[in-house]
Amino acid sequence: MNNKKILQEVISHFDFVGEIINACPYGSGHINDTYLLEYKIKHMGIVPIILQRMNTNVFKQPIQLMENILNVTDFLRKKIIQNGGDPERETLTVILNKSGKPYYQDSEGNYWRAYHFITCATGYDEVKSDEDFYQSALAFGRFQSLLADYPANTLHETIPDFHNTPARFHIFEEAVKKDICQRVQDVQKEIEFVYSHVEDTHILSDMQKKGILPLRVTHNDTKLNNVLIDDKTHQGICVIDLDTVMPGLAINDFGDSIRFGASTGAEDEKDLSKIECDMHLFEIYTKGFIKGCNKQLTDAEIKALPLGAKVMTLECGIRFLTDYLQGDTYFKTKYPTHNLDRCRTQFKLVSDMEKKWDIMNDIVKKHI
Ligand code: ADP
Ligand code: GN1
Ligand code: MG
Repeated sequence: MNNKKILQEVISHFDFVGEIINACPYGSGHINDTYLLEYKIKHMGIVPIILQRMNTNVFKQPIQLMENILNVTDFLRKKIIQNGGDPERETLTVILNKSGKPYYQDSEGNYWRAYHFITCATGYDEVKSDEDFYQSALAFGRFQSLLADYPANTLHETIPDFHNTPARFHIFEEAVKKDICQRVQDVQKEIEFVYSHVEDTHILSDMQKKGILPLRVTHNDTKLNNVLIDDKTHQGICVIDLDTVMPGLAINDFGDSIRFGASTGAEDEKDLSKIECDMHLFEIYTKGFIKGCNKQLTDAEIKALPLGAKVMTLECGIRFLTDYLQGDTYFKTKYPTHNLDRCRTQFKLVSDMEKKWDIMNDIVKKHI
């Protein structure tokens, strides 16, 4: 069935009101297929809706995943109301299908979900102002502090070993060995880079095992475009993309934001001379994240923030390289070497962080 027909089928199974006047692809996420729907409703004007085909290649248990999202957003909604906030804008609202389920499975077996669209807010693909970046840090930190007393044992693990860097390294080694696309010969430099950083891959899991870093309920995908910034107030109002909310390390949430937002270039920039980790942005994000976490971070966690940045960047580069070697089956790509370009920016950032290691540590030490 073609995409338009499937979309019509899906739309007819959700409890939307009004007349549909537009449906188009939306956003720049690497995982799900996102659509913006626009409904005309008498007396209300145009009402936008987010509709997503969940990526079941990545999320093998979409029903469990939606259970997590309903529970987490219900929990957040209560806290937001207690704190005098606006739950309609400060967390995602799931729209149920006509049989009362938080998803619809179409006739081809794909799983879909719908959310209220949060209007007058933007998920940025790059840092446009220091203040916006600071606000994104506050929002991701606050997200973690709001979930500090969430019953972690009730969360399904939506992607097993998601930020288990040693496991990611193992999958990479297998991909090199199998070389199913015969790409290994073209990426010797990148492969060597990974092998020269093997020690870094298990540094955080060792610290976690020793009890130096505690497991918390974390977001695990804290890219700048996963927080919506209010167009008028410029506050980071809503953390979105809740598919990977699972127990994890606070410093990984910090690190993932740094590798994306504190980079001086796009994640897929081809000209590596444009890629650096900006220390001014690193400092801004550090301040905002620590403040947002509301005194919950231990001194050991704060001290380890630079490590979180370096390891998350290394891990992400390894994931892009692995996907390139495996034939680009995980991340969405627009051209054949897209994952390789992404991998190269991550490795350039890791090298740059190594050069700036003392500066990064001095910045975080101010907050202990
Ligand atoms: P992916 O997992 O593919 O990254 P996301 O859930 O992050 O998918 O959604 C992709 C993009 O769609 C986001 O970056 C954001 O711009 C937009 N988006 C998602 N949900 C909403 C929402 N409820 N309101 C407004 N925009 C949204
Ligand atoms: C994916 O879904 P999105 O585009 O926000 C990925 C992250 C990566 C990121 C790299 C579930 O994030 O882990 O860091 O791409 N999400 C998943 O840009 O794998
Ligand atoms: Mg996203």
